[in-house]
Order: sequence, then structure tokens, then C-alpha cells
Amino acid sequence: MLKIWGRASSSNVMKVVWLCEELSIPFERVDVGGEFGRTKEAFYLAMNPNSRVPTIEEADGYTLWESNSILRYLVATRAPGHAIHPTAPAARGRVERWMDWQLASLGGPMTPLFFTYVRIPEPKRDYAAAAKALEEASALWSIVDRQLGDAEYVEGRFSLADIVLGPYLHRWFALPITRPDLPRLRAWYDRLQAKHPGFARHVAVEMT
Ligand SMILES: N[C@@H](CCC(=O)N[C@@H](CS)C(=O)NCC(=O)O)C(=O)O
Repeated sequence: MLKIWGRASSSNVMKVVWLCEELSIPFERVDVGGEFGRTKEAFYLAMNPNSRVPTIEEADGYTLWESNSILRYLVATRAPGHAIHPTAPAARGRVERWMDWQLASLGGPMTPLFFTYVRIPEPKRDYAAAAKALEEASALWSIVDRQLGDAEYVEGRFSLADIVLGPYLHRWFALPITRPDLPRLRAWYDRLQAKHPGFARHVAVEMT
């Protein structure tokens, strides 16, 4: 069975677990990283030299790290041709741009915002940096709000684009911050919770 190494509270682990639920892929998840440690032990470094989560391990010993690469690999091996990762180059490009954008752009401000309000103890928080991150994140989420238009999902139908943005989307609405009014973004968040049990169960959960 597929083994997912990584604590449930990690946004990048959440993406992989959610995809497994969407595609009915059986998996076993093992708590490592954060308070569970073990990612600097030799056995883990042999699978993932970054000491980060997630890492996946197949029954035959094959391992892979980098969450968005894991998502592509799982669709290719478990559901090749599935619309969640379109095969036509034009449609695939549009989905994959959001996967790169999540890593290259959105993660920048969303990481300090999350850490400020959830992981860093109050006396050590840098609220000026958080305010700057909020401004940047607001501009980025406004792009997604415009992209959504009248569509149900980021690229029209449900895809890996929704899965990679989903964990940050939940944090955006769950953090104690003042957000700009982005009604299409909110409707998408509500839709993911209502129609995607994997999102409700593994992603839209208490932040720790
Ligand atoms: N780009 C990597 C980022 C991996 C990453 O930074 N994971 C975080 C959790 S979201 C981590 O491992 N933090 C340290 C830890 O949990 O010990 C990916 O998408 O997989």
C-alpha cells in the first residue's frame, strides 16, 4: 500500500491525502515532521534529503518528495488520463501554472501569515511583517477571485489546481485577519467544503 510520510497538520501533506481521497487511493499515513521529528534520521534522509514532509513510499520501495510532483505522479500511476490532471497540453498548462504559482508566489506571503498567528508564540510575533504579508496575499487572492468568475473551480472543472491552493485557502479564511471582500473566492471555499469530503475532512480542519 502507498505510504505517506508526514504529519497531518502540514499543508503539503494535506494536498496528497486529499488527492488520495478524491481518487480512492488506499494509503497509510505515518506521522513524521514537526513535533513528531524523525525527518533527520538516516532512514528518512535516504528517502528525502530535504528533511521535509511529505514523502511517499511505494510497496516496491520507490520514493518521491515534493508535494506537487507527488500529485502528478499519483494521477499518472493511479488514474492516467483523469480530468483532475488534464492530458491536453493547453488544459494541462493552465492547471499546472497554478501548481507553480502556489509554490512560487502564494506560499511567499501565506507562510509568514500562518506562522505569525498559529505557530509563533505571541511575544515573538512580527506583526509588521504579517501586515505586509497580508497585503501581498490579498493581491494574490484577488487574482484567484477574478479567475474564478462564474466558474465552480479555478480552471472550470475540479483539478489539481484546486487541490494545491486548497490548504492555503482554508488558512486564508480561518486566520484572524481582515480580508478584502472576495465573494467568488468565498463561494469556492464553501463549495470545496460542501462537495469534497476529502477537503472537509483533511484540509478545512483546526490549524495547528
Ligand atoms: N515544496 C515542498 C515543501 C515541503 C515543506 O516545506 N514541508 C513542511 C511542512 S508543510 C515541512 O516539512 N516542515 C518541517 C517539518 O514538518 O518538520 C513540498 O511541496 O513538498
